[in-house]
Amino acid sequence: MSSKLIVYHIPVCPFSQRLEILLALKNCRDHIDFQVIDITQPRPDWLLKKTRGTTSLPVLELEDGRIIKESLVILDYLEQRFLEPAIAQQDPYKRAVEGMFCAMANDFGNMGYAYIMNQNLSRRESLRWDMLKQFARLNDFLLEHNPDGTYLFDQFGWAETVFTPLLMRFWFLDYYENFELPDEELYTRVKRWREACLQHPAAQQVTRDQIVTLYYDYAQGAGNGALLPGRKRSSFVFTPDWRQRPLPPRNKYGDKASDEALGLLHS
Ligand SMILES: N[C@@H](CCC(=O)N[C@@H](CS)C(=O)NCC(=O)O)C(=O)O
Repeated sequence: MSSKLIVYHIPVCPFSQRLEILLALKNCRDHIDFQVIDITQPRPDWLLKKTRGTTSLPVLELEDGRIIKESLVILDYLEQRFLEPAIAQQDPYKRAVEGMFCAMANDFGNMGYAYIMNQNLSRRESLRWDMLKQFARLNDFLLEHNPDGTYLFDQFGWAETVFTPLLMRFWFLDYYENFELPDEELYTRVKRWREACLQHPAAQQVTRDQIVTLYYDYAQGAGNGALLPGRKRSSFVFTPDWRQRPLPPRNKYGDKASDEALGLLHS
């Protein structure tokens, strides 16, 4: 039994940031005890026992030990547990609209991760186009439902809570792939939305430099704390502190940076 809800998480994980944003919007971050799990190490047995063997985070543990998995399901639980202020739309049609928008988040996220993890130079251009298509889809949806506004509805809400962590992770595309949205009408609406999401005060749990530093190994094709050949430490470790590490080299298709060059050796 715990006196608080517990979230087991990886602080730079976008799915965990969704929860942090929702809690910030509801002003109730203090109700949750966030416990950091180092995913560069095998999951501890006590955690695997709670999750019945699954390794994906975040995981929410209720005060009586019951477990809830999947960030969108946890978001829903928190929305219902901490009712005020409501972040999800209350009108059934509007709730459906934000549901349709959020249903695009999976493909959007997977596309960005496929792009950053790609090691094949000949696929680079087609991945860039596929990513642009994803942004164009979001642009179209925003235009349909709120052409003149900034967010999907009047303010930063449920849809922004779901997408903003991904928009932030995609700073790694700017950095390692020189990816940017062209100055074309096809992207004007989604750009306005993205800028506002990135700057929102409830979504400042991670910085661009932190993401770029920690995700270097993703840019080299190794996700989830996996070790690259010739390396002893993953860029996903939290010590040495990311703030004391140099920014990794931007050319992901060039020479591979060593543990030492990445500042991973000193504690
Ligand atoms: N669909 C899951 C995805 C969570 C997820 O992919 N988490 C990653 C960290 S960003 C993770 O735990 N990876 C390690 C693993 O799956 O073992 C959710 O929304 O909660």
